[in-house]
Amino acid sequence: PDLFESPDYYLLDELLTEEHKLIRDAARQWVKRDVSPIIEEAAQKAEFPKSIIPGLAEIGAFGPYIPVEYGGAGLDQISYGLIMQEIERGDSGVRSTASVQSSLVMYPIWKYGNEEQRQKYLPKLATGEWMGSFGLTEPDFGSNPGGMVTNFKDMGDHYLLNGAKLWISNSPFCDVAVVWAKNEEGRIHGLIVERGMEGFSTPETHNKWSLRASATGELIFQDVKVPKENLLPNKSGLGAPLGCLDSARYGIAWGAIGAAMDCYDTALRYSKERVQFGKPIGGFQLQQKKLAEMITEITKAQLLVFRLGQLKNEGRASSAQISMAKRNNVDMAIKIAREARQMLGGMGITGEYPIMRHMMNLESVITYEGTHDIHLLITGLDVTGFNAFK
Ligand code: TGC
Ligand code: FAD
Repeated sequence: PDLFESPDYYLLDELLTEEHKLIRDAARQWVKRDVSPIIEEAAQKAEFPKSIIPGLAEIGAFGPYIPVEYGGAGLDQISYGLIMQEIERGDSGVRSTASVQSSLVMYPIWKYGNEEQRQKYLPKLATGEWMGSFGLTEPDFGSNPGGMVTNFKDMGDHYLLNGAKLWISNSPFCDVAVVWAKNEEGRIHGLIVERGMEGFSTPETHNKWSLRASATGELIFQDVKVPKENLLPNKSGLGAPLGCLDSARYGIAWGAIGAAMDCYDTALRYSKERVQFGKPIGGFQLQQKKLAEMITEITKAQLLVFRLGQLKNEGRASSAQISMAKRNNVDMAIKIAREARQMLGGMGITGEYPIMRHMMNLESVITYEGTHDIHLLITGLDVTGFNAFK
């Protein structure tokens, strides 16, 4: 009874291993105990609750699939997905922090970094002693990151970095930032920038109505001297940051299901308790239509990510397949949040229930990591062969 309800209409638990279930349940219990009681207040105050960082590390949310030798949890992709699902059941902003740390900071250092960089950064990122951010988006280049103007020059014994990144999760408190910038030939490379480097600042972006429990900000570089050993040597070009996005988008496809489940659970329970016209509102056809469609969509989304997880475990998931799941599942979740909010009537707009917070959070989730439109165009390109981006 201490756990959240977890709709499992098609008995998907039977496809999970004992390890998957243990990891999922540990994450679920932690969210219930340490996130749910404090998250509404954090969101109302627009503060990232730093007190949960050690707990995130303990449940394996920082680098779930990064090998144990670097401090990661060494788990498979389905475990990674289940952890993201449970965290986002609590709040999309908390899941964002985990996504960024794992897939956008640890992943590029692991995949594109050298052994010294892996040893220096990964263990501290895995425990949360250091927190990271990922700078790709710029004021004038969001959906089109290939146009970025942030750049670095080779000064002989160091690089000189100039430019600015906008909408960066975790930026206000990050210790390290993986930053994407162009060299003098216009080739994109990843650089590890550390807090304290002269000319590097991270102002916070205020007045968000969405992801209020996640800190978002800028990364500003004014003649920042970056040591040469901080360049990620093993991959360059736009495909390098996009490869990180594949991993984060996969986690989001799972995470969105958590937010949807929480909205569905809340609305279902409310529909059995709230009496109008002499009977529980769950007895009216219009409300049943909403609930029946919600559980149908959640079930379809679960099947989608389970199969995608199998493909990812085998190294066979394509970027376009990941885009389809991110787009479908976030859209599914935001629609469920909107319907669930209505089912609670006036109560649905209060912080007494988590639905409106999820709904507002999902407005960011449907925009970041590739907008809803961009993922549709990725599918369109994949099936037709025609590029409709440009
Ligand atoms: P395009 O010419 O298609 O591709 C350039 C190079 O990249 C390769 N590539 C990929 N590689 C790995 N994974 C992918 N998903 C890839 N997609 C493309 C491609 O093969 C090519 O390689 P090469 O060797 O030929 O050079 O590039 P384009 O300029 O036409 O852009 C394509 C487009 C629009 C799909 C892409 O730029 C895009 O996905 N735009 C959306 C931007 C985005 O998602 N930004 C996210 C920023 S990070 C964030 O939001 C974090 S939120 C916090 C949280 O996660 O919680
Ligand atoms: P734009 O690219 O300007 O898009 C505006 C509209 O135009 C959208 O509806 C879009 O779908 C549409 N559009 C664009 N191009 C096309 C096209 N070719 N065809 C049809 N329609 C098109 N970025 C990071 O690098 N790191 C982070 O940690 C990070 N965290 C974020 C956290 C939050 C809370 C938010 C809101 C954003 C974050 N982002 C981050 C940025 C995010 O990835 C971008 O907002 C996103 O990629 C969209 O870019 P944009 O906001 O510039 O919108």
